[in-house]
Amino acid sequence: MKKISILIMGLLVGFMGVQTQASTVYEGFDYADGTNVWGQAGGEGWEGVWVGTDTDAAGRGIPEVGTGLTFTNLTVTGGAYVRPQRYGVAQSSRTISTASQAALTADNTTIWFSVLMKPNAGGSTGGFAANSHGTIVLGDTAFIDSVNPGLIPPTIGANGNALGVGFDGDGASSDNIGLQGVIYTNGVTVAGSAERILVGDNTVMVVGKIDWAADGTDDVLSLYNISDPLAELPEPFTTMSNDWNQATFNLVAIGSGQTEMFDEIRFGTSLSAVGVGGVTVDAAVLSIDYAAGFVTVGATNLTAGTINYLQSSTDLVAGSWSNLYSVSGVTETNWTISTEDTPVFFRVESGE
Ligand SMILES: [Ca+2]
Ligand SMILES: [Ca+2]
Repeated sequence: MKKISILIMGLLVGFMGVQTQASTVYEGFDYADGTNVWGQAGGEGWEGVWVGTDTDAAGRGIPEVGTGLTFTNLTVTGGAYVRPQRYGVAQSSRTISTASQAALTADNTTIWFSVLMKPNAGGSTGGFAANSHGTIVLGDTAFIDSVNPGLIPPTIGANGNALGVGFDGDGASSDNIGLQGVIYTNGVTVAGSAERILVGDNTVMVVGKIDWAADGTDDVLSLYNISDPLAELPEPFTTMSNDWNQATFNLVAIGSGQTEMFDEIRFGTSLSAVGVGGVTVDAAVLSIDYAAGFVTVGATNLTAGTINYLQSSTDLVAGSWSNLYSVSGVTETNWTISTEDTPVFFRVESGE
C-alpha cells in the first residue's frame, strides 16, 4: 500500500497511514472443535448466544464448530459454522447488540458485511452440495426449518424482512453451484438468480454493501465476489433493492439443508471494517537534522518489502515531486542532502 508522509523543512511531520476500522459485529467461531454452535457466545457486537433448530430427529444436522475457513489476506480466527451432515434442515440465528443495531441500521448510511462461505465441508459428511441453498442474512426474523431449501433459498418466518447472500445449487453438480443475492419482504422470498455467479464448491469471500435510504426510497444491496481483500473492490455481481424499515433488523440468520460452512462474519460501517483494503500501514516518520552544508533526513517505519523514495518539491501544494533517493529492504534510513539546492519539502513515497 502506498504511504506518504511529508516533511516541511525545519518542521517534523509524521502522521499515520490508513487505519483499519474495527468491525461492529464479528464472529470467527473461535470455539472448541466439534461443539454445538448453538449456545456459543463469543465474537464481538452480539447479544446473547446462537440459537436454532434442526429437523433431523437424530440431530445429525445440528451446526457444529468445524475447521475454520481461510482466505488470502483475510485475518481469520478459530473454527467455522458447519452442518456436519445433510440430514434435515437447520436454521440458526443470533441477535446483535442494541449498539450494533443502532450503528448498522440508520437511514441514509452505508454499511458493509463480509463472510466466507463454502457449500461442502468435504469428507464423508453425507452432504450433497449440488443442492445447496445455504443462505445468510441480516434481518428481523429467523428462518423456518419446515421448508426444505433444496431447490429454493431458506424460508423466513412469518412477515419476515431480511437481505443477504446464499448458494444456488442446480441439483446436478457441485461444479454448477452458484451464488446469489436473496431478499425477504414481509415473508416473501426474492432470489437474485438471474444474476447468479458460478462459484462451485470453493471457499468464497462475499462482501455486501447496503445503502440504507430514507423510508419511501429503496434501500440497495450490492454483492461482490472477492478474489483478494487487499485489491480494489470489483464491480458488484448483483444489486437488489427494496424499501425496508430496517431499524428493526437485529438478527443474523443462517438457513441450510446440506453441509454448508459459514465463517468470518463481519458487519461494519466501512469497507476496511469488514476486512477489505484494511491493512494498517503506518506512514514513514521523518526527522530532520542540520549540519554545515548538509541536511540529513531520517526515515523510520519504512516498508521493507517495497521501494521507498525520498522525494522533494519546491512547492508543497501545487508542485511536482522528484525522486532524490530510494531504499528497499530496510525499515529505516538516513539520507544526507546538500542544502545548496532549492527543494524545501521532503516526503517518502512507498510502493512504486
Ligand atoms: Ca473462523
Ligand atoms: Ca429503509
